Amino acid sequence: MTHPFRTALAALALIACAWLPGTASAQGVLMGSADLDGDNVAETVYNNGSYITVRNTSGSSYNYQISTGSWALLYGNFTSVQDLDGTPGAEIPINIGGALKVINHNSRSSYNYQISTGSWAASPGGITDLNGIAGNEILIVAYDSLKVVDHRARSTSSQPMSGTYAVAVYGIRDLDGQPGAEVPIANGSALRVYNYRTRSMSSTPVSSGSWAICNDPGIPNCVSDLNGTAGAELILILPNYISVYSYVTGSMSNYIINAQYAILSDGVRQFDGTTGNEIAVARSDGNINIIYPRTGTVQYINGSNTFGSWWSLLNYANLDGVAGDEIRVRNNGTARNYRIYPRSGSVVAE
Ligand SMILES: [Ca+2]
Ligand SMILES: [Ca+2]
Ligand SMILES: [Ca+2]
Ligand SMILES: [Ca+2]
Repeated sequence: MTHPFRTALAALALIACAWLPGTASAQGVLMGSADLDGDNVAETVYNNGSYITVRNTSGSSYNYQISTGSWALLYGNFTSVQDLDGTPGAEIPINIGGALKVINHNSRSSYNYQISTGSWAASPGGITDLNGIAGNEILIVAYDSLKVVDHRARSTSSQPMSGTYAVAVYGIRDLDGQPGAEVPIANGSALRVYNYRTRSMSSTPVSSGSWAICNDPGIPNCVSDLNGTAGAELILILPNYISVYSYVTGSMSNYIINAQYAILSDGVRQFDGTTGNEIAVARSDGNINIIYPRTGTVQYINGSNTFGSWWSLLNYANLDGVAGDEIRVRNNGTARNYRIYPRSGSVVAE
């Protein structure tokens, strides 16, 4: 077989390669693209070592000096490129060592915010609106402080922290029913909530033993409204009991499980059809508890003679047409499926 056709294809491929922007072409290494100047057309951003090139679709480009030292986008990727000032167009936030540089392509300018000579990072989930004013703030975790860079206000605030502390990153949500997200923090034996809108840090003693803020992407409603009033509540996981904390009222309510337990996957949800989510818990003895924080009650669902003590969660579904989900489980021993109806507490074989 002769190959004039294949040769032609190869030549075409070479031409195509020459046309395509390479990953390390003359314009630099592609970082990502986003609308940076507010005209609803994306610009393309390239890393050129000590500077960044922003190129628009017309082909014109603009260079920003960054640093001759090492630098990186916050989060190490383009997801941190967001609107930071409430003016159309995304800004580019860059860790340049001791400082955070924000490139404002809309005004062809950049700003440096001194952060820390120690290590620091933007908190996952923490580039978000914290004050109810358009534009996302940047929550920064440093070893001795929690900081907020408010690019719209061109300001940085700092909250000193002592001891080990961990931001519940999936829990940075509205906790007070007022615009802007609050920041839940486990700090030794205390639960803290930082409210940037009011610049206040609350502290509530929890336990000197082990505990954690429910903060799990597999339980997306971990931090959600549990009592029917504005603002999400926090679920605290402690040995043999669960606490529900309301930042609005400052109240901490304990729900005794009296066994080891785990919250069911995606198990913080609507079971009774009344505003405020419930919490479904698998107990180590095989039975199930459902906690109703709105009414302060704990329901006990006995699995003996039905789903047993060795079972798997199948799914949640509204099976009775009345608002609120039922739970489907499979007895792993008998391979039979059962439906749990929280409203009545009954368990029915399929
Ligand atoms: Ca902007
Ligand atoms: Ca804001
Ligand atoms: Ca709020
Ligand atoms: Ca609430």
